[in-house]
Amino acid sequence: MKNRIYIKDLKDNVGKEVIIAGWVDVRRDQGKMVFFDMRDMTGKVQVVALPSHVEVIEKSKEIRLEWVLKITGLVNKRPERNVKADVLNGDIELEILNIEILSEAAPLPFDMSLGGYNLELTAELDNRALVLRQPKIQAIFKIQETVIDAFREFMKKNMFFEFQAPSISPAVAEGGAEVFKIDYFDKKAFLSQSPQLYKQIVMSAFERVFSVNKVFRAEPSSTTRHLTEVVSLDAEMAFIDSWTDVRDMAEETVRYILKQVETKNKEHLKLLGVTLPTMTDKTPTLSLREVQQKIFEKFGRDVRGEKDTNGEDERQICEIIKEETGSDFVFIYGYPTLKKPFYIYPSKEEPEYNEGVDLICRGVEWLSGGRRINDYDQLMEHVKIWKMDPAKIKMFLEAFKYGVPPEGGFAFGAERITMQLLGLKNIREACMFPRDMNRIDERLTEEGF
Ligand code: AMO
Repeated sequence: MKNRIYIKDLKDNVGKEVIIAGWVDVRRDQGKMVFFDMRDMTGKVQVVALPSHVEVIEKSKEIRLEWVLKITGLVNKRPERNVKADVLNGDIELEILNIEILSEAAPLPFDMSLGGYNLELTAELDNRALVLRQPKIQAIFKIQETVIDAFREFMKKNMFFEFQAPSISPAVAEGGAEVFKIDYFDKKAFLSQSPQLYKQIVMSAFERVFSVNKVFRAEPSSTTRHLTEVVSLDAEMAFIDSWTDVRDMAEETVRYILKQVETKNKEHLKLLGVTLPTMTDKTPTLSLREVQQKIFEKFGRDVRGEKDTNGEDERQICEIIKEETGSDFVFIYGYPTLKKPFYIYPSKEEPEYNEGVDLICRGVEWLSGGRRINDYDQLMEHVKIWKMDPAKIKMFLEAFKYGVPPEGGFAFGAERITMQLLGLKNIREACMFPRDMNRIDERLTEEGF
């Protein structure tokens, strides 16, 4: 729009006539005057219709919340007694000289002044278009934007090459049950659960690679931490000496993301009342067996010998590590080889345990990764043991025939990280248009989550 200025820049235009455009956020009638708070993508400002401008005041009478206006006005300093310190434009207001109505809004389905975020989550998701206008909701997604940007930045700073992985896949990489089958002409195919096999293929040519991709998981339950469509941040790197190189890269990636969110999203964090988790100089690393032993010693709960951690284990180990070291993060490695995907490297010393690693924070898994098998024969052996069809992953297996260095990588979900950074109770709050068993925008069932 020609000559429009953004609301955040009004303070530099005191005494001038300007044009702003935006939505009516709040309306207040005071005697013969009408006040509006106007909102654009940069902030809010109070505007006032004075009785001396007859045409303006007449028009103002009909205007309601969320109407879209173009306002020509004079930027005035507020009288001292009306100044609101610490608020954007708390010391100025715009005296309306002309109003143009660009779009009217139907009566609102709920009280926007309370904030869409006070709705039940189901209602929030049902009213997404309006709820997304709330600054607190916008703050969540601005932070998520930083998380994804920071991942990209850190990868590029470390010479990782970004590639685009396909979403239609002939094979299942992670686990058979959690996959969506699709009709692919006269054949069956799958929606990709992970770019895992592709990132390994691309790594075998480019050494260091990453992708920001949608992945799909047919999660058959309605938990507060699972979605069926996820933004997966994936990395893979060649020429590692040990799985600990992968762990260290994952740790530094998360540290960089935390730092970027802390500096770029100060206002958003304040608005949401969030304290970011603490990452110490060196994040503690424990084997699965050490974790189980610690839980037994501290809480008397005997999970020793279990093949994986469950939610309770993850909460308890985080509590223990926080108390012992001050760290909100803990790496867990050494899972039973047969319980994890076929591509993960078994330990040389104890082949029944693998060199896979998970990062847990505040009681929830954030990230998984580890060292991979890079030897063709060993990979073929695993394909047999895992009862996989080698024909389905031929392209992947072929890559390992022609010289692949020791390598590893990791992945995490952007929504899971956002949820955990901000202490949100439900991952659906960290996804603009969440997909789950009960919802693909339209509600599929009346069940909650
Ligand atoms: P994994 O299956 O553990 O590992 O997934 C990696 C990370 O992705 C996120 N995530 C999810 N987030 C929300 N809803 C889901 N249903 C969901 N599933 C996964 C989590 C999780 O830590 N190929 C390996 C990674 C690797 O080894 O590089 C993999 O996919 O943040």
